Amino acid sequence: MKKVITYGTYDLLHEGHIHLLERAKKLGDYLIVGVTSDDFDRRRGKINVRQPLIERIEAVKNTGLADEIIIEEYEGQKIDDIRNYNVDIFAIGSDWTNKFDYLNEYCTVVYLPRTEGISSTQLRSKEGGIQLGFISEDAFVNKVIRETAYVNSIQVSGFYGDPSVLEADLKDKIQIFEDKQDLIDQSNALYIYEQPKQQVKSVAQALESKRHVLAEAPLCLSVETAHDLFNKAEENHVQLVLGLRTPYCTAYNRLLLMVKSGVIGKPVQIQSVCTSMKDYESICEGKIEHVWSSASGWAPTALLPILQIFGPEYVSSSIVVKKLASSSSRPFDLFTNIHLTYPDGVADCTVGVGYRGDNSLTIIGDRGYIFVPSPWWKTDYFEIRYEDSNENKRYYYQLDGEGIRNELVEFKRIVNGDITIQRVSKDVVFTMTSLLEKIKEGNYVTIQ
Ligand code: C2G
Repeated sequence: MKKVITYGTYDLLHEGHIHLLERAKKLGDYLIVGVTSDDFDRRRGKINVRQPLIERIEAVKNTGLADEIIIEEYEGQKIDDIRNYNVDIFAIGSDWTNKFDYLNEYCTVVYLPRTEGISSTQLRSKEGGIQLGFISEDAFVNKVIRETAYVNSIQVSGFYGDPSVLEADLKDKIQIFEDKQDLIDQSNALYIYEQPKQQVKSVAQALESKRHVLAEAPLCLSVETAHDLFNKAEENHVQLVLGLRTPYCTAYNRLLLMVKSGVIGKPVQIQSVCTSMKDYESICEGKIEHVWSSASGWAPTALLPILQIFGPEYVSSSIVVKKLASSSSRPFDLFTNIHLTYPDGVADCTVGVGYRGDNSLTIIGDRGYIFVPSPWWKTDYFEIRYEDSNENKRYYYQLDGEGIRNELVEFKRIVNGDITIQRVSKDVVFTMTSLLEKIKEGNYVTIQ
């Protein structure tokens, strides 16, 4: 019996896939089809896959062409499979020509002409399209705009704000709007990243125009305003999503799941450090109108693991701030430490734009601890360490684009109603905001 094997994601199964399977089947007597797992697809950069594995397997099964269906989960599995299943022929579409020549050592490799004019990417782009407008005065917006290229069915509808922050090539190809409402009208969703006061106005204006909003953290600096904005989203039947990268990093989410499943026992302390001195020169010169202070720039990220692991119900908080001495127009914290005491644990969130720390995240438990090295918030690697170092475990999950494309994929899914529970809960957002509000209102101890 001549065995043939082929592999694929088979997302939104179409005639190109079926035509491939039919020809692969004709090459032998028995066809094995390897369908890629969700995790493997994400790790190899395919983050737009629409259907979960179970649906993709079902679709391949329903073609009646596969004699056996297996799951492809890791790089190099093809060699294992060819050996374990005594495969004679490996067949795949011509878009992979030469990429699998190394398998000739184990079986005959056949590249079959790809069916032109159809692809899962095309099918994905046809549905759930997002016209995403950008409202910003921060250069970070360039990264987010570039990352839209990796997300199916997100088009950039235009930009409003400070055009000087746009990089030249983007400025040439993106429509720059003079009027914010015009941009909002031309979009069905907005990415907004401005200084908090201005951001609140823009977010409210977009929500009232019944547009979905991805608002960069901090959403705002008052809990009451945060409640108002989420209520406005609800009243207008649109989604308001907090913009952060970390929650969308696979490694960060696996870390949270492991902590919750007890791999380090009961967590008792979380130390989260986020510092950066990239703007320190401007800060020293007093040019801070477009610079984020420690708390507003970093606290939402630094607080995230604390609030997602310990929750929002802390017993007490103490905040220590070192402020910029110059007579700047607004209070500007160079360094802030937020210490939270919980019924069964403590947490330290340390942020600074005038100081440099190790930018790690440590979660201490009664069986072991988790260590995430710098920059922990672009999570792609973490270690679980125990008293007996032989038990230590290391985890790595590829992170492309700093997590921005993952964030955009998730935002698209929330907007399209594919996801109803946001990774960052409202409670976390409200608690984050309440701590920033304490700082805004001066509820802290100042150090010199
Ligand atoms: N295909 C095709 N014609 C198309 C689209 C896809 O012949 N218009 C073929 C591909 O070449 C592949 C199979 O159909 O052989 C499945 O395609 P995808 O689901 O896109 O899977 P892919 O990402 O190509 O996975 O490690 C190899 C991968 O698992 C192949």
